[in-house]
Amino acid sequence: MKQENTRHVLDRRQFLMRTGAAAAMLGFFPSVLRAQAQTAPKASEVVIGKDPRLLVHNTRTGVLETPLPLLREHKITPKELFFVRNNQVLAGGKTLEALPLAGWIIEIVGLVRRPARFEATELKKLPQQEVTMVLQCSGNGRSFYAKYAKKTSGTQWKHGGMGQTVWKGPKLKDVLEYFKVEVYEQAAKYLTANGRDLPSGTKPDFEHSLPWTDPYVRDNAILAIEMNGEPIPAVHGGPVRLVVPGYYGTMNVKWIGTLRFEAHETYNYNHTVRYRVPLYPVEPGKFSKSDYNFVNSRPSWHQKIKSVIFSPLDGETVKAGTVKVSGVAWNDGVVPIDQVEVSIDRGKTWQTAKLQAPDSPFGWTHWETYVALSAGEREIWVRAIDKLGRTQPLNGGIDWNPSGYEWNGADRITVKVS
Ligand SMILES: Nc1nc2c(c(=O)[nH]1)N[C@H]1C(S)=C(S)[C@@H](COP(=O)(O)O)O[C@H]1N2
Ligand SMILES: [Mo]
Repeated sequence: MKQENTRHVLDRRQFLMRTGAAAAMLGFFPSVLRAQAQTAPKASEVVIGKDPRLLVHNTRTGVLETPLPLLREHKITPKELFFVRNNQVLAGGKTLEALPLAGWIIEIVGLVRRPARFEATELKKLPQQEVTMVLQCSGNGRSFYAKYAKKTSGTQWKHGGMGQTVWKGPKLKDVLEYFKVEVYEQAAKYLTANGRDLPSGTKPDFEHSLPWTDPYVRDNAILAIEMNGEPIPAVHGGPVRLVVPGYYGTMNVKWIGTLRFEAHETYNYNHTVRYRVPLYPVEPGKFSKSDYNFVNSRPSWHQKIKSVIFSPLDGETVKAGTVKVSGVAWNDGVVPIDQVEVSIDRGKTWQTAKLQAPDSPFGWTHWETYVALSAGEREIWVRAIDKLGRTQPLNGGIDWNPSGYEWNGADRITVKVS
């Protein structure tokens, strides 16, 4: 009840700030709230334990971005710096504290011979699988659509809606075997995951379906109980999170409550309207997310190949001469990153960067190279190519889509060379 009150007060405060009436209305608030309203809350106030230097995109549910200068400092993104994307919130979940496995109930239902219902503590009894992987929001890089095509709605992420993390827990297929669930394989084509977080107001509950026919789901999905060697922080989906290496962040459903095996994908708004992209190019602004159907679009599942320049930073001033350029590249983990190429003449010629093998097929491939830069304003472009020949468009704007998902354009930065 206490929680409810706080939430409503905060919602109201946000609403007032947005309508610009905040100053006029402040007199009606108790002094403690007045003090809060005067300064935008820091990330550490939005989610307890987070680094105050994270960018705050949304205070109500908690949406935080890791600025590149902080992201590039660590091979494994520490929990204090790891981005947060909550569509809705688990009660008491906006903290880095862990929640107990005891008393947390998980159900596996649907097209199965024996539905299972168990306490999360059972997961500790099974063999544990560990995986290092890039967890990235499908909206990561969305702000670049504005630069190269047309602005889209949604959180205007730069590159920091991602991080590299280590997850650990039993494989879902081992859990199914342990509880003798027996999925009806002929009929069950999708696995739908639902968390215990609840929507506010009239919004539909958040859930997603994954293709059960994909070996990257069947064989690799884990019911994670640890992140970076510790129980999963509440805000990152603890005590139990569905982790599917190679898939976009949104499919890694937090706070797992129910797993359903089904013949079709869920019709949930978050899956059929949100978190989808068109199957063919659409003209910016001429197609809306309500135009999606199962034939002209697909869910945001496997991550697209991508590379990001960590150094130098966009807009940075560097000394003329030999400049080290470095960053990361990754894909869905189906095949390794084969090459990373850098151009300083806007794509006319490319030089090959040196690669460092990733910790896992789903992790970051670090790359670096040296370029010769003369004084002036200079552009540096990067693109990755994998063993299947998949690469990044030089102008990521061609993949414009109404919600601005799956940005994977060549990363293009401008530096001042002095
Ligand atoms: N239950 C639940 N799972 C969720 C979400 C959510 O709102 N609720 N957000 C999804 C989205 S869109 C992303 S990008 C990732 C973000 O994970 P993080 O907050 O741990 O960084 O969680 C996904 N899983
Ligand atoms: Mo996301």
